[in-house]
Amino acid sequence: MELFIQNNLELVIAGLASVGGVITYLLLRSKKDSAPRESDVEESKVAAPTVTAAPKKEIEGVSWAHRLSQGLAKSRQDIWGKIGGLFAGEKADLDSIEEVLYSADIPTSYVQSLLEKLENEGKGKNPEEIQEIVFNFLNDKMAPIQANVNEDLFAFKGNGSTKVFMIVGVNGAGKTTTIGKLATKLKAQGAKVLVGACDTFRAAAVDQLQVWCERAGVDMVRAKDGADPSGVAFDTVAKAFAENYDYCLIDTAGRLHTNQNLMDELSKTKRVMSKINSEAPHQVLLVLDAITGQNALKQAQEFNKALQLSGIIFTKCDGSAKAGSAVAIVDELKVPITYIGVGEGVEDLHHFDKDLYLKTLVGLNGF
Ligand SMILES: Nc1nc2c(ncn2[C@@H]2O[C@H](COP(=O)(O)OP(=O)(O)OP(=O)(O)O)[C@@H](O)[C@H]2O)c(=O)[nH]1
Ligand SMILES: [Mg+2]
Repeated sequence: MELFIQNNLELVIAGLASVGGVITYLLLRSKKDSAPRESDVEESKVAAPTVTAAPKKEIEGVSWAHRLSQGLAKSRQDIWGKIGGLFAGEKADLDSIEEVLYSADIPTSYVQSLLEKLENEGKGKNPEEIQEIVFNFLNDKMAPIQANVNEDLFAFKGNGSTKVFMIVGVNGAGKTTTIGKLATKLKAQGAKVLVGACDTFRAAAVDQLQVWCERAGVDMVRAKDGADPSGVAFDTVAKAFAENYDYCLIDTAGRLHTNQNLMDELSKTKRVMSKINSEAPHQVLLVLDAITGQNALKQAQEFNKALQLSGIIFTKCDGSAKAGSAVAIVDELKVPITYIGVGEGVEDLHHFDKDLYLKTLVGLNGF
């Protein structure tokens, strides 16, 4: 055999190469055959929609003011930044102003009173002065309510008792992502954070939260799939108080504000937490997707009725020209915005700074 190989080396190599080729071909074919069909791809997308959308790589060195400016670019360029140009000059183009304001999902009463204010105060002013008038109009609506925001939400001071935040909202608003970002931020300040995965309807939802918690280095309570969400909330809050966590963040399943049974279930979840500590949850925060526009007000009203909200987290301002609808929501609901999200990364969530937000929205902050 050895002699045969030595004498026919070239023949043997050629033979091996062709066997290798056949194996490679067969492997490729079997891979092709087992590749998902189009319908399978759709299914897997539906089954685990956001696990891979968890923490994104940060863009180093971009300040919050710049992120906010980029996030609000659509709302500024398409709506709020235009008003100065449309009003100033020979003749105010009130029809166009009215049109752009409606496309920003601003309630009729607001549009009318802003137009009146512009007519009364705007004559002979340059575009920048007009933008100042718009800023003052929006600021007057928001300022009294924004003054009520609790500092515990943003800054960990240490030595305090456990603070429980319950996060609620309709499906896909950004609850889980926001909890992931919030946990990361609080942990970075040195806080001990516990997260409760109370969206027990979907295993993928719990997995998504776990990815965030692992990256943030915070603890998470997870129950069996299908477990009673109120029970998971109870266990999480009990653990948080027993083990002296600084923050306890409760994720809940998304639900339509019009589904009374699911809204009742949420009220129950809130109630059971107060059995551990009468002040828990200290904050009930509604996550609202900016893209929703005026319907967000309806959602907010229903969630407020069921849970007495303490704050709003306004997400996805980067994907919408309707970021200005926040003003009407705050004003009508008398509930402040606490955080704002302008993207999927941790650094894209920031506590809400009214002045910076409004100046950026109307184009007065120099960007
Ligand atoms: N562009 C953008 N995307 C965001 C923002 N916040 C969240 N998202 C994305 O929105 C999608 C839904 O976010 P989730 O956090 O899963 O929403 P959820 O409210 O937990 O959804 P359910 O649990 O299904 O009700 C994800 O792809 C997030 O990455 C944001 O501020 N900007
Ligand atoms: Mg979720």
